[in-house]
Amino acid sequence: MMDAIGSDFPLWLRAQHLLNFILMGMLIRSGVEMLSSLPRLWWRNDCAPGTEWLKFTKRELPKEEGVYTSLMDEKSVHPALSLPGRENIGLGRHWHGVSVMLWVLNGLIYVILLFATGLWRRIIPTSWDVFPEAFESLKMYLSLQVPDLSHFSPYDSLQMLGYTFVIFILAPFMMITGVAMAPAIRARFPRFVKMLGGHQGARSLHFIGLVMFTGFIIVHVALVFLVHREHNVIHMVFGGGEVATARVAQATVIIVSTIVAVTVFWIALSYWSLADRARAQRFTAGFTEIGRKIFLNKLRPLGKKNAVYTAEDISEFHWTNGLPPTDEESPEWLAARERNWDGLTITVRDDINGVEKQLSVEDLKKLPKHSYIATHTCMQGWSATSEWAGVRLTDLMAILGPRPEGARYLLAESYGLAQKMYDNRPREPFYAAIDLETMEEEESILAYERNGKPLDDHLGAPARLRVESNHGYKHVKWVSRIMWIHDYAEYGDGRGGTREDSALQAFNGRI
Ligand SMILES: Nc1nc2c(c(=O)[nH]1)N[C@H]1C(S)=C(S)[C@@H](COP(=O)(O)O)O[C@H]1N2
Ligand SMILES: [Mo]
Repeated sequence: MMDAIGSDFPLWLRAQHLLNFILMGMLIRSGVEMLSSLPRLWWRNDCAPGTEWLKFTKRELPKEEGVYTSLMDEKSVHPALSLPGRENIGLGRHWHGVSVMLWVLNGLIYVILLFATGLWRRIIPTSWDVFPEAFESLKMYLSLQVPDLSHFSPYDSLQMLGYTFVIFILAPFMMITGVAMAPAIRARFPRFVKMLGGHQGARSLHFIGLVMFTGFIIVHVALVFLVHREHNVIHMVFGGGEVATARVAQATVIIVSTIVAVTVFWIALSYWSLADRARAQRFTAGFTEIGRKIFLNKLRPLGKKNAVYTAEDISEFHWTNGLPPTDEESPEWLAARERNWDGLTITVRDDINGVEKQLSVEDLKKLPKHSYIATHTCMQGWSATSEWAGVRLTDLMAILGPRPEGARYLLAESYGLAQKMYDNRPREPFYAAIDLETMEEEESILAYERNGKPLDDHLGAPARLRVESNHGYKHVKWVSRIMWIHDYAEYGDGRGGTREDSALQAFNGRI
């Protein structure tokens, strides 16, 4: 039966194999970058200090809330090991997005061709005999023997099981646990995310998948060279044909130089990114925005219909990113805190026509109140679930009347300053802009309560933005001003927010 399909490797298969190798390397390397930005893993969705099941850092976490930010937990990885390295999670996330889009595309074409050509029968077992046969080969390998070439047509039972698992189980598992970490997916499919153990469950499972993939690659590459090497290298490079010494030598040289070239390419991507981070952000985020447009932007959050997260899910601990304004950042905010926010103003403005109104915290509380339970995810990797209450952004902006002509975004600014600016300029107020669809979502609010109590200082008192379909970097704390704008290019460094400017995050915070 196998002879009818043959044991040659057609050109498309060899090309896709190479492409897959390049992309897997990019995925793993950018994955390491993301992990290094918060080198801890949890099964608990509140990421309470000391409850990690695995950590790659010696730092001890303070048990107290609001003294240690996730930015302080970042570890710098050498650009040879991660993409791009040196605490660049923004670019790491974009590269992960670029490579995953190409990897999924490559995978889909591969699976389609596999079925179209009938070659699937070489990989997917069609008889239960595969299990005892695979067990026999395994016993042989363990006793350091090698099954005869006649067992491979072109794969033996152990390979069939291994490849079927990697292609049809592990790869989809990585896609599922990967997208489950996106706030936009959680807002639209909360049940699905909860089933995976929430954001932290998905993150930990995704990591375990990474370990399995890496283990597979190591064993797979080792076996290519240890078991019938001459036969393998000829098939990998030429697709098949005679196993002659000269051809084996040629194939080996081609493989080794390809591996060297790909490794150089991987590392070159890191240095290319680090050489001009803004350029790398434009290129990569421009590319991934195509994917966001197709898969994420149209997903509207469930809003009120989302009763999936309940009081039972509320976190004991809430991580923080960004510490409250200091005296040097905002004496105004500090003084008002002493007076229980008396005299503090929140400005609601139309920056296109220069019209504004000032609200006190008391005025804010008189507007319609909206509350819900949702999970916060920082793109660095931690999460926390809380009940938030405040004023929907649509209700808040309505106090200025109808949306002014030309308004395309809403921009919120903080009493606190950015930790650092892109080019080390003097620090400016932390800010973030969101588009109209996002601001109109039910769970886009200016929050003044968490779990039924006024906000804690470190969580943004007296009022902070909540945009549940987006990552934490859009949720401006200690809001001073919120305004209609025409184009975010005219504010800050022009990338739509402080984390976009300084950490090269994408304007679109939905994944
Ligand atoms: N003013 C201000 N707002 C901010 C930040 C900041 O540094 N300053 N950090 C953002 C990021 S990256 C995250 S993840 C959340 C963290 O919110 P939390 O500290 O309330 O948990 O706040 C966001 N809002
Ligand atoms: Mo964040």
